[in-house]
Amino acid sequence: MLELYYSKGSSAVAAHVLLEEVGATYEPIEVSIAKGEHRMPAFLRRNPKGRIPALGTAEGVISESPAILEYIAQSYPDAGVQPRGPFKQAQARSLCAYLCATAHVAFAHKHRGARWAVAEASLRDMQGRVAQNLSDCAAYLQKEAVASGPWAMGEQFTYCDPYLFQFSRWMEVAEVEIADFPKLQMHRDAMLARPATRKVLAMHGLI
Ligand SMILES: N[C@@H](CCC(=O)N[C@@H](CS)C(=O)NCC(=O)O)C(=O)O
Repeated sequence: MLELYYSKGSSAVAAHVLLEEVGATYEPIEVSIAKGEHRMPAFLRRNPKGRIPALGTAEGVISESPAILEYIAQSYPDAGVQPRGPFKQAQARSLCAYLCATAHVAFAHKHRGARWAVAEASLRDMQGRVAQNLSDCAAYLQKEAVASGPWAMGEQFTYCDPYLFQFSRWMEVAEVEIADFPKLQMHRDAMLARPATRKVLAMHGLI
């Protein structure tokens, strides 16, 4: 059985929603970041990076949201959340790589600046850039990712959509007004209307 290592309210929401969407049988295992459990030996043995989410499978543990999401999509082909054809599949990987390596890192400058700098002034400076950087990401995503909609890959709901939904949560925390990005807002609202999203948000104490 799959095991999802998650912390409430973290970016694990994306993988969690996808597991629910595809009807996976999985065990959710809470690893509280607030309590520092992600740095404890028990979890580091599963994911030496000490990051959430991680997915335990029969073959070993997968880390990094894009890899986890694609693995889930491929493992449940009947759910139809894997984009069809090499071009769409490359586009999906491109979007998830952007969310992971650009947008999430831009957001991480809010609470995790100490990873990049130590001086108080440097940390404040980085935090001061977060909302603008996420707005820039939102402008790009609105123009490129949800241009035709309703989903990130167009007509088909795919494994990218829970991750794009997670981006809207980073916007909210960074106090970036989603109403300024109507297509992203429509995407977020469409995700919020899905039972899988609502179930996971309730499990994370977010609604
Ligand atoms: N690139 C990783 C990032 C994972 C990550 O940084 N997750 C955060 C939670 S949203 C975390 O584990 N933070 C704990 C820490 O930085 O110590 C992914 O996409 O899965």
